[in-house]
Amino acid sequence: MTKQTNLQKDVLVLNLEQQLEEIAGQMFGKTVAELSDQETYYVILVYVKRLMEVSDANEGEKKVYYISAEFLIGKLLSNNLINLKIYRKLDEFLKSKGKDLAMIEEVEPEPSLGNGGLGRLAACFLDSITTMGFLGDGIGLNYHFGLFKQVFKDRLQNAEKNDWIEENSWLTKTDVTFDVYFGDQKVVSRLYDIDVAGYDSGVNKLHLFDIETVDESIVKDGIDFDKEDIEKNLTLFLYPDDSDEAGRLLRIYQQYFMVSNAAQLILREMKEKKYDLRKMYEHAVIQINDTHPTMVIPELIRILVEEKAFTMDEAIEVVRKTCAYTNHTILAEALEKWPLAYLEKVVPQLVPYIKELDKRVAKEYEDPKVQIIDEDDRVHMAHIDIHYGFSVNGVAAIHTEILKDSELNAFYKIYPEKFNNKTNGITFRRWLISCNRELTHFLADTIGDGFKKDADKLEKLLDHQEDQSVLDRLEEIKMNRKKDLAAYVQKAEGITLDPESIFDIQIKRLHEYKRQQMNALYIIHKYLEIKDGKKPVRPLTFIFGAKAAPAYVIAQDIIHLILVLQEIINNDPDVSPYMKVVMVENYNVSYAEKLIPACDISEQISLASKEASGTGNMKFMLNGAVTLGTSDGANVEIHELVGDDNIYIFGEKSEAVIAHYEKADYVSKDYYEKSPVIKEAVDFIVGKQALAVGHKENLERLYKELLNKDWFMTLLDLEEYIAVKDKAFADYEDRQKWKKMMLVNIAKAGFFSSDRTIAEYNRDIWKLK
Ligand code: H2P
Repeated sequence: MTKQTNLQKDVLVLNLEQQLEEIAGQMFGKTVAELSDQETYYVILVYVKRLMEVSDANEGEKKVYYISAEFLIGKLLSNNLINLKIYRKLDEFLKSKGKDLAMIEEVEPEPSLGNGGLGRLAACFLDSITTMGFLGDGIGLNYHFGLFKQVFKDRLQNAEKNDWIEENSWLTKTDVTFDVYFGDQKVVSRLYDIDVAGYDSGVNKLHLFDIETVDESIVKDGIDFDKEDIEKNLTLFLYPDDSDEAGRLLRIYQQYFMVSNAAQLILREMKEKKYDLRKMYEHAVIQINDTHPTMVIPELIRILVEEKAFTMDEAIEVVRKTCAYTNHTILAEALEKWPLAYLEKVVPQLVPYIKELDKRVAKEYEDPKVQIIDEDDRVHMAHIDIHYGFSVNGVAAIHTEILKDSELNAFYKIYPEKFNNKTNGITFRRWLISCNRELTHFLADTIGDGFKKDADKLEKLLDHQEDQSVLDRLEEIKMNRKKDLAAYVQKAEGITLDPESIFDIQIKRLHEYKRQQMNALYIIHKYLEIKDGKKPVRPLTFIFGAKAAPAYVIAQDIIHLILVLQEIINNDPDVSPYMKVVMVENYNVSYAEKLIPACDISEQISLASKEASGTGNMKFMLNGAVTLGTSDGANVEIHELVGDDNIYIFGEKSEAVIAHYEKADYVSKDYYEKSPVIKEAVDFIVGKQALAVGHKENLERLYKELLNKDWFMTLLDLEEYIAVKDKAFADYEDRQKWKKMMLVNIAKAGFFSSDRTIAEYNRDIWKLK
């Protein structure tokens, strides 16, 4: 079978031109040359889907099921063309028909099936699992409107629905449906698949479940809808607002829907292949991505006991050997704890099993910290994963150490053998080959194209540190990306950027621990300096991109502050020649693909201990940006790799930060009162100028938060941040030095390929052949 399908694929590739003409004729009654960009996109989509349909599926005796609430896959066209190795051929054909592939890529709508790093990691992992020839599928939900679309109105974030599913899309409707029960209420699911093509390898699938009765028309006015009508709303949005009870219940409905489908699909595949269920763990490994899919554990146990004649002991044992858990954060708010009463309401059939799991833990261990159901009758989802899975991994070295030493120390003492680290990675197919073609070609010309399959080969670039023409080309390519970005931002945001200025970029989910507010305070400081006559040697451009969860009030206020600064600074004739601020609207994967290659300074300034890993930091480095960051997450490993001379590190270390929390001795007001620089910047937030442009309510709330609480210790590191950032800007003027820094960062980025991460998951956890 394999040989024949390969042949089919080869024929399709060979006949690319004829195929496209045929599809164009059938779909639109036109030749390719006559098609609009939109039509051309659909024609290519149909062709590429056919190609993936006949590609070899990855094979194996054991399969990994990566269950995740998020898969932030981004646009798929360019990546699929690269992985199928037909990009160039198609590009040339389209050129001959007067078309520009880059313009056609723009037409594709971006699915927003994720929020930030967590979801993008899942997408990078699918790419690497497939590329490395492993058998592994993703399982998630087919959210019709995904994460909200961000629109700025009156310098505030507004949320709208992101309508991404078109009649022709990468989704393929399958005939797989399952019955899912919420107590007595039955709903019917439908499986949609997206083919995942590996780079020069076979295909796997992303399985996205949907509900047959979903009704998009119930969404009114932004993102509002009836949260109680489960049959209609279940798969409308990712992370529906959970500030009320109905919203929290809806999240549990979604989670159970996801894992019930996952469990049924896995058991069905086990049956199809006639595998012995009692040895399920020899054929299946389930990676639980964060706590959202945790209910797959009690659900599988329930099915094995109720439908497959397992005893409770047997079922627990088999499931334990099959499930592994990845922790992505130490923030308490993100470690889900569902009230037992909610679970009783949504999935009463699961509750006896959860209670049984809890009872067994309670019998063995007294420590209240490791119980599944706590004194307030809340179910700690992560605790289920840790007790009833065989592996617990953190996502960067320092993060895993913090889990072991503090956050999950009580568990580590019980199960030291379960804990392991898997430092995150990113797929170079998207974050270099696809988003920075010119750099890719240049690297291939300089060091050979071995790095495309073996990222460590990038180190060969170190041999060229003294090669002036290489250094100059790196600078030139960076300048080209900055020009591209400037042109795009001009169109999208109506703001003019100067490519000669330094591009300083912070793009990530908005959260106080990531400290966008600290960057904003720096900007205020710089603004006041310039007003005072202290002009920077070279103009500075500060770029942000971030969405804030709709119910997260202070995060909205931080966005407001940044937009207020953008307004004040860009319109101040004394200052705007020297600095610009832009917060791009609706930051998403496609925007990241434009921003990252254009970046000079990568802002990774989270409060030490709080950013589990970060993956944007890796993408920036790979594209020749220099990191300005704290000793947090994967910044620590970047620092180790590039050395002190090729990174800017500042701020309190994680031990000191953790000690502040333990002693509760951080008082932000003390920092404010001690430092005139800090005071001046913070006061600006509620000063006349800001209030003339912004809203009193938002600005005052943020001001008070910073002074009276500042839970993520913005003011703790602000002075050092200002000093180190100024140093980085000054160093930028030593162009020779800077170019070498760029080179070293690119050369050392190989470690952060998700191929390496996946190889480690496989070696230590999955053990696929
Ligand atoms: C989270 C962590 C990041 C981590 C990522 C993937 C939840 O992503 O905070 O530190 O790199 O998972 O493991 P994010 O904040 O971007 O939503």
